[in-house]
Amino acid sequence: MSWTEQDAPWWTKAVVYQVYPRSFADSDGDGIGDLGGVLQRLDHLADLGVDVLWLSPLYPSPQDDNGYDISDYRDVDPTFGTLAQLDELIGALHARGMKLVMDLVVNHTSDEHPWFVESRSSTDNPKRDWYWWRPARDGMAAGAPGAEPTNWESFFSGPAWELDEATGEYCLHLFSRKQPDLNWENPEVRAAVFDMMRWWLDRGVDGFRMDVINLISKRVEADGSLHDGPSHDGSPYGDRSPETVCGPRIHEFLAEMHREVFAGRDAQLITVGEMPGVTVEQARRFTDPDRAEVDMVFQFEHVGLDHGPGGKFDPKPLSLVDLKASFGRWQAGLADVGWNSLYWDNHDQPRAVSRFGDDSPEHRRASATCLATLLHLHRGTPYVYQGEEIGMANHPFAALDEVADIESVNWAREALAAGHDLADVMAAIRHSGRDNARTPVQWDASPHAGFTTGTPWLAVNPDHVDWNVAAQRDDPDSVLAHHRRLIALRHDDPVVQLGEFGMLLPEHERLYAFTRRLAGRELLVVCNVGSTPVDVADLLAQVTEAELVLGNHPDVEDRRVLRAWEAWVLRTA
Ligand code: TEU
Repeated sequence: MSWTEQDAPWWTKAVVYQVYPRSFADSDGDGIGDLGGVLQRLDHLADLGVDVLWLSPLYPSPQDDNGYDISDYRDVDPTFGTLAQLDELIGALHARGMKLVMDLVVNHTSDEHPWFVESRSSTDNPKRDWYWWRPARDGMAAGAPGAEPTNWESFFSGPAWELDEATGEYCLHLFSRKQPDLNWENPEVRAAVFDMMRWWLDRGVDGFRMDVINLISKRVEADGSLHDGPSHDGSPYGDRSPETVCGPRIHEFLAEMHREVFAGRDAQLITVGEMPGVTVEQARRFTDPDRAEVDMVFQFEHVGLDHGPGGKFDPKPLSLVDLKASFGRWQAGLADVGWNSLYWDNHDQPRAVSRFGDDSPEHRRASATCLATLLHLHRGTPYVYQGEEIGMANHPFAALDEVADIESVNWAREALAAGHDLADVMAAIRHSGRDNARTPVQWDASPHAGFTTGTPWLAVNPDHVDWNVAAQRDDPDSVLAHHRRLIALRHDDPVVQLGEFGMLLPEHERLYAFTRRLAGRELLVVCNVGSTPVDVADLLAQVTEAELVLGNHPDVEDRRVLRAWEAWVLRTA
């Protein structure tokens, strides 16, 4: 969006920090992170300088998908603490000038949510239609192989439909069978969700990160029928995406949500819609301020570039040229309308330093800071995921019983049943599994990394003896100190906030270079995305005198060569 410094929303200057409560800090020794732990560690966030804390779900939940299966939207799970502590957190953040964003998971509830318990109880229950109940496929008996109402596969392997024996109907779950999809076609569902959202805003929260919000509108016929997706070679399943991603009423639902929940409040709020499969063109509509739907979206294109034909557990190397083409299109597509969010890591992604950088001891610090520089200097709101600010890396998972994530566990079960080698399955999980992001935050070098005094729910990465917050806090060359500088630069420099983005050298296989321009001022960002030096004499011939605003090495040896993973931000005008 072409805002000026005067009329740009506050979040164009902001950096968001994501906390995954289960793995952040444990205050009571049960091995699971909690709100007490978050409250104790607020100094870390203040020291980093972030503006917003996004909390992954800590509502009451059977924890089938670590809290993304919610059984009560208006409370805190005792594992994580109390509502009073959440109020305390809101107060403590506001006192420090920070904001709190809650995770809004309303594509589905837990199957233990009272709404679903009622809905399941009989075909004529008033809440039956709050979820997607359908009879077996025409002419087939419920429970027979292939009798599911559609051929959609769940995100977590297996069919997206679960048969309820008692009523003889199937219920839709795009995620786990314990996460039935809410039926947003039903106005009572929408009213109940909006009421809950208002309740949180009235409590003082400053916005929502909306889980898979572009899946809430399914393509459904007037008679209630849903469609099979085109099937893949050799798979019993069809592609559910055309039927479920950005469905026909998605803009209507989000505009209604905006009207019912956000409009007319004078608080400075922020909304970000998580949208797997969203295109640039769709994102322009979702984030167009004139349409009043959401402020920004999480898109998935760049984190899919290293997925092979078999999906996320069949990885291939990232091509830098592809990455530039993708980011470049998003930057251009949302330049005059809408706004980008910027992220490498979150609780669903393997660690960026291992995935896109080089986590060997020699290059880990430089590659982590190079990737951070590249990301934070784009136009958009950067998101830092807990541990990313100290360069946390993937975990050396050796055996399947060390893995907790439902996605990895279900996928491994299917892959092994299909005859894959355990060694290959473990290699794929080590590379791509979500638990890589979920190992406890490494606060210090003590046995459980200062995360807990008990036994951590997921193993602490053995590299915590060298890679931890305490070791980096006072080290000006640390990954942590570099993040502090990047965040401060965004706060201070309107060119970083609003400057027009221009990609350079799109075909270069090692250099990621771009300009940012605003009102006659210009920054040039040059990053060497690789572990050997690259000559930049030609690129920088015109700007030999430019001021180095930020680099990721303590010194600059030679303005004609970028060392391994070296990144420079230069002021060229
Ligand atoms: O994730 C949605 C999503 O599309 C993916 O990231 C997915 O979880 C998986 O990694 C695909 O390979 C959101 C949450 O971030 C995730 O933690 C939840 O499991 C999911 O929704 C269901 O609520």
